[in-house]
Amino acid sequence: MLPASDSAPAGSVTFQVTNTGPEDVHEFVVVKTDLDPGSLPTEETGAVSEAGTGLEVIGEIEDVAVGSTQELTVTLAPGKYVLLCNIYDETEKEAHYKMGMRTPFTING
Ligand SMILES: [Cu+2]
Repeated sequence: MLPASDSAPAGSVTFQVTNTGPEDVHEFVVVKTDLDPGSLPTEETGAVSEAGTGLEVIGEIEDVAVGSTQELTVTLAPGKYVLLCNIYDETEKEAHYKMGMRTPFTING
């Protein structure tokens, strides 16, 4: 999951999220945090603890189906963010966050 840009000016920001597949449903979560993108607090499953210490979930799109595009518009203050997928696949026992579906994002003041 790589955004077209890794930063944006403060204010209203619209993310257009496309699941290019090939097969898994994904989600898109905007987290405000000063933590390293790979060091967010997690549950036993490896999924990010969205109520965890040191992060704040600003907005999310749940369940983006393969081939579909959804938009999320949020108002973002200057600071450091992480964009991530927080799906835990019960069948495959895989937390998408742990698989690397995360990327830093910066809002400039
Ligand atoms: Cu995912």
